[in-house]
Amino acid sequence: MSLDLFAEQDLQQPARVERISEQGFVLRGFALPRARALLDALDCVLGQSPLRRMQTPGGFTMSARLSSCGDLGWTTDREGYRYSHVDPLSARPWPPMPEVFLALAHAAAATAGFADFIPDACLINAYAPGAKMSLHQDKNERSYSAPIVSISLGLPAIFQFGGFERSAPAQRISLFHGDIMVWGGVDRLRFHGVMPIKPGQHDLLGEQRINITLRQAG
Ligand code: MD6
Ligand code: FE
Repeated sequence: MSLDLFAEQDLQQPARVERISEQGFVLRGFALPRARALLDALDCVLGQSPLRRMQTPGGFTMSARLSSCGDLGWTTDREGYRYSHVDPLSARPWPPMPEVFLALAHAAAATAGFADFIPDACLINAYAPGAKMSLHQDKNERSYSAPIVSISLGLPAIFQFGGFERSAPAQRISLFHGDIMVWGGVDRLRFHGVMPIKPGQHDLLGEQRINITLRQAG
């Protein structure tokens, strides 16, 4: 897989970088120059591995619908959370990671101080108004040495960025279409979540928020 570094040149914009913790950042509008390409690639991925509702081991149905692409995809069912090479819905490998996802994630991570980020897993979350994500830690990845890069598209969200215990107070961060969050290092295992999405209409995505998170999982 070759990263198109030339295509990253116009991503070396002076991004509006907000530091939210020692190694946590919001890059405002960083994905906007690639929004069209991202959405086209997303359509292609979701045509092969559609969004679906998933069950948690505790027996709840998640309110966001999920899919994945890349070598490894994340799933949850009554048996537990895991990464797998195969989409259980199609019994085929997950769709390949689009080049534009890789290039954008690589550039965003570098901007936040994480060099050489090459994700092998990409989780896609789709939220209709009212859908949310409860506070959780991302810890199914084999190593926590790489950051997580998270792209927000469509309707805005209030993101909860917490501490290292569920009960710790959480910052509330508004995330808008085109914003990218990057966090890793000492902040990699912070609890985080998404408050219920407020009703609204987005010009490109209609009544939904899409979140794309890129990870080094294997
Ligand atoms: C979301 N994001 O924004 C859910 N996890 O819809 C996450 O759970 C997440 O944005 C790890 C790192 C960044 C994230
Ligand atoms: Fe997460």
